[in-house]
Amino acid sequence: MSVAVVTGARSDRGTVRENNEDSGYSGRRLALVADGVGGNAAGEVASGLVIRTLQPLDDQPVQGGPEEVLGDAVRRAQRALSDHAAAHPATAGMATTLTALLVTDHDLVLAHVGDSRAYLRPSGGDLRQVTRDDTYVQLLVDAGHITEDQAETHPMRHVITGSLSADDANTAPALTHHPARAGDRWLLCSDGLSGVLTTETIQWVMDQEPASWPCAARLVELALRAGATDNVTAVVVDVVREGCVLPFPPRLVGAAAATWTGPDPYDDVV
Ligand SMILES: [Mn+2]
Repeated sequence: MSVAVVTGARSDRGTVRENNEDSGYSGRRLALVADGVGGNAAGEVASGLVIRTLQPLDDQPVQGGPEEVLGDAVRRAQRALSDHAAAHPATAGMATTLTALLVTDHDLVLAHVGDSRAYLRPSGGDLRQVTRDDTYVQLLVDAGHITEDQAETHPMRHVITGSLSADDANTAPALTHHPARAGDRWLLCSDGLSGVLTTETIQWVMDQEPASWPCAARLVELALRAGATDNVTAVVVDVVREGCVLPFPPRLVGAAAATWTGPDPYDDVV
């Protein structure tokens, strides 16, 4: 049985920061979250450029293996960062996380680097984190030096050990392959969301909200209410049987959407 997806995205600059360096995209079969690296120049340029470089994948047929297609696209995005930084020295050293999900007829592939996350809430099952954080504290957890609970409050929890960077053409994102089952719901999010909401809260919202876009909006709203100081982005992907109506048009959010001046197609939703 072939599957399709219904996606929805929401992004907010959070309660403290003046700009949003996160970017996201919810498409017909592509979902993306990128978090421009703080402390580097032009995080919003990096995340926006990577999302806009990957976004055309949504409109192209997948020829060959989906891992290869997504892997090639990520390499193009990295080159776009290097080329932009070479032409605009103020953005030298810019970098971003990336979590990307591409759906084909029967399965899906994830590309991941950094500390944004993909979670899977299987139909009728428990939420689990599918991606592995590229962070210093994850290395400490893996080595048995600290527990996962300690990692959540560790003073160095924001230090990442991998990103797409204008300076490093050798970054290889982790590519993983997963079955796409109707009824599964995926969440891609930036650390501004996973850092303030418990997995229990995320699961509760993902169980309660019937549609992808309201689900993404609700998760971001709860993160803001929890006092999110970082930028917050959520992209929700519902796997459905092919032929179901797709009610939400593709959408860019965050820094990647900052130049968009037209009407917001979601204004009337919810
Ligand atoms: Mn962040």
